Amino acid sequence: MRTLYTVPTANGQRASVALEECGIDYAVRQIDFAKGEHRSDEVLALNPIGRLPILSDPDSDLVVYGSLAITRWAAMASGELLPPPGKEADAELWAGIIMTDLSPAFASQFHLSVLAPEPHAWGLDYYAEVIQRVLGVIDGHLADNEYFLGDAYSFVDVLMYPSATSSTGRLEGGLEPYPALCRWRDRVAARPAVVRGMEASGSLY
Ligand SMILES: N[C@@H](CCC(=O)N[C@@H](CS)C(=O)NCC(=O)O)C(=O)O
Repeated sequence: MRTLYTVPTANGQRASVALEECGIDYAVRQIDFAKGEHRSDEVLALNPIGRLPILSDPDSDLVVYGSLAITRWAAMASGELLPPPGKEADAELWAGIIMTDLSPAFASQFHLSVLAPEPHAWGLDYYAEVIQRVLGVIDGHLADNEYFLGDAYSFVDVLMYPSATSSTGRLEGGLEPYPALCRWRDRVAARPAVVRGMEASGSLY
């Protein structure tokens, strides 16, 4: 049986939403950072860097670490959420912006504002500006497109949804300054698989 080792953060949520959207069976194993479970032998045997989420299936020797990898694996394994013909490069572009520009900026903002012993003013300003710049560009794109790839809902929307809901909870004004993103969020939030996937990983907020 596949098991998703997950956490109640955007990365965990992406993974469980992707599995739900793709109709892939899995059991949920919540990992508690406060108890140091991410450093347990069980987790380190699957991912030596001790980070989550991880999808594992001992029966087929499957181990996939990371929200982008799990989302893409789910899409390829099921044939769901794939970009329509001709939209492959757009999918890579937006997936890259979400996962290598926006998501790390949110993570850095979280570390500097919540976990750092003292708030780091310069760092917080820097990441706030990056986040606003990227969200502004995404908002402009979604003003002309129902989903990231036009009419087609895809794995790119799954990657973005937890960033647009969980992570923007830490922004002043939340997602409200971005009206097209708000409309897109409401469309995605109405999907039953998204509701199930968000519940499966849980939320810190
Ligand atoms: N690139 C990874 C990042 C994973 C990540 O940062 N996971 C965090 C939780 S959201 C984690 O496990 N942190 C524990 C640690 O770094 O010790 C992804 O997209 O999933």
